[in-house]
Amino acid sequence: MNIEQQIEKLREQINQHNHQYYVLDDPLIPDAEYDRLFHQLQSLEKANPQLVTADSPTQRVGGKPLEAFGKITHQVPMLSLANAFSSEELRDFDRRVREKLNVEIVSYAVEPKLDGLAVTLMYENGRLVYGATRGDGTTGEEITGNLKTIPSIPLKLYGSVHPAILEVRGEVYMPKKGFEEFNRNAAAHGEKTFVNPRNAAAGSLRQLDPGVTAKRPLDIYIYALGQVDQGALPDNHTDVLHQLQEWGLKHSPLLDCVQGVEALQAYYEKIAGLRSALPYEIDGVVYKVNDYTQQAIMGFVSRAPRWAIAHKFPAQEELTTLEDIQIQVGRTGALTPVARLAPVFVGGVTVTNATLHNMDEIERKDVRIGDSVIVRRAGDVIPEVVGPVLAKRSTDTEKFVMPDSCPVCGSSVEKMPDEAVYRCTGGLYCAAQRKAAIRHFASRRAMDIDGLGDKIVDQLIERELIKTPADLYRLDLQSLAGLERMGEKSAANLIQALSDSRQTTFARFLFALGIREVGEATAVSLANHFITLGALFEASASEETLMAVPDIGPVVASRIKHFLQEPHNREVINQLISDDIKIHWPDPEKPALQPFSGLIFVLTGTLQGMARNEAKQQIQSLGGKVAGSVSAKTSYVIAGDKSGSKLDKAMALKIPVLDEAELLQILKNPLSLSDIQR
Ligand code: D41
Repeated sequence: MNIEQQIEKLREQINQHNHQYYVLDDPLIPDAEYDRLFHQLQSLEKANPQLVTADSPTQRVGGKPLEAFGKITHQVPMLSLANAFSSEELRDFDRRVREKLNVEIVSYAVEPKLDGLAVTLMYENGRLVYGATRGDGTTGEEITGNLKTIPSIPLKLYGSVHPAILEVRGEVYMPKKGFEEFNRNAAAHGEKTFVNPRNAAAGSLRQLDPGVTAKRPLDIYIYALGQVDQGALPDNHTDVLHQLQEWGLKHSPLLDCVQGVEALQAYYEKIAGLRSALPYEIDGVVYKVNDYTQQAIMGFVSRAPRWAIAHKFPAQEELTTLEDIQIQVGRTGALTPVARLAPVFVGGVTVTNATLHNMDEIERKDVRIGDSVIVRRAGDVIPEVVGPVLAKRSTDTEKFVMPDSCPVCGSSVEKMPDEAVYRCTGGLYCAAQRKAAIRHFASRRAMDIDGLGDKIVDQLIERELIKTPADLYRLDLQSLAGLERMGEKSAANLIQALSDSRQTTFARFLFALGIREVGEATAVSLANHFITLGALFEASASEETLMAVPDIGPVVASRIKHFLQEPHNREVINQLISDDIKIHWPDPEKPALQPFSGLIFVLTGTLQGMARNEAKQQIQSLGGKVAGSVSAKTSYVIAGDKSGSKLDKAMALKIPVLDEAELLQILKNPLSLSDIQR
């Protein structure tokens, strides 16, 4: 084989692997092997520059930066697409087609409508000679050098027989993942980010230096023919697209051919359901009369074919005015800026609020009150402000500043240097934090109190009917029925729901407390590890004992410690499990070690270090019983300060008496009980 033949063979191999990889998604060789072939070709071409051709795979990024783009006049105009925004408009379209064609049912080629940039590719004798943007449909910009950098665009078609002139049209797009990666990178380097993948694709193709375009993750789907000369093609659209794919020009994998308007509607719904899972952005589906003879009968109106229509999804991005930025105070005191917007219909709903996440985000996006902003609502995701339209900004806007005191309670606001969030330091003094804490406590996955909605919680806090979760259980019918949006029936239902909620699980109870960093999973770990509240209370004295629990690290341990060692929190918890409220959960499976089984304890007087209930729980968890009065059966009396008649009776019956220090000791080390007997 001479050099020329070697080069030609390498080019064919590389083209084939490109096709397998980028068009068929089915690589035949590992990347490293591909790289070796490519490198081999590069070396041969370097040594023999006279043999380099424009369609060699090495020439994808060959072009030099341009001064400006040239103009291309489209021999066959690039038409636009009419839109249908509803099923009614879709039915109208199908009815017009059937009437004009005088048929009962029509075959349609169907595919998603990509949100990218329309381009045309001209092949002469199987070689890419130029590529251009759609422009105004008649003339576009010549961007051959940039298009050649897109790996899925063949520089040379596969197969040996193609029309001498073959022009195809398609949509260049940037996959979502590539878009996000590009933006992350750009942001990290302080460079310009793009607001959406569509702009990113357009911006990348508008680069004068193909070397820049080559670094952008772009791809293409072919969806139409342009000029075709000297060569036969099938007589319908889907067959043509399949033929083009064999030549290396790939179409959407979701391309289909369906019959009748019901099938169009079903396809629309199927693709709408797939939308968020697709690796690229789409904004609807496109239907085209499949038969070319029928297309010709339909003809055109102004600049759009009568035989095709785009059935659009509700827009996911709209423009509106940012009327105000308000601060919301969350359960942990975090201040979240919320955008108040002029109402706008986006993603299928009317949006008036959108999150701005945090101060870093506001600064990065530079959004200001009064700006025209792009609002985005994709799928079920909460609406967000994408960014301002700077061209529309008036001169008198000012940068937003975080208030230095809490807008709800006036406490000072602090920011940890390593955190993006600002926090209100008011804790449960702050009504906003109290409301959020109560809402969390009552939520479905916590105490599951049915009927305690946000509006009710707001009123209860504002009217100071409650301050803590424990107060909820002390509400009566009368005070509840006095609230707005609350009838007597719903008040009674709420009282019942509160009562029902008292039967819960240890893990739910822990989760409901709203300890920072303690989510459902951590609550379950804590419950499984400590079994009883008493054991958890005791362990919370030090981070080390807490860190013995799987998945609990120093940060979470410190949060738990602080929360449980806080006297106010302890008090609320003790109220919740007290005899008045009686929040309870099924007894845990008895621990293997039950050193107190068969023993009966009586508690008397006040304990200093723990509540009576806690002591009771801990004794029970070790298998002991706690009785209310002293009798001959009593094994031990635990006497705190100011114990009265029970202590006297114990003395009389010669029942051993332990003080608080001894109680702590036996709880810690139950086997030491025998040592303490007097
Ligand atoms: O996916 C698309 N964005 C898409 C655009 C598509 N799948 N099909 C299209 N078909 C046409 C006709 C019917 C005119 C050949 C189109 C477009 N046009 C189009 N894209 C931009 C302007 C027109």
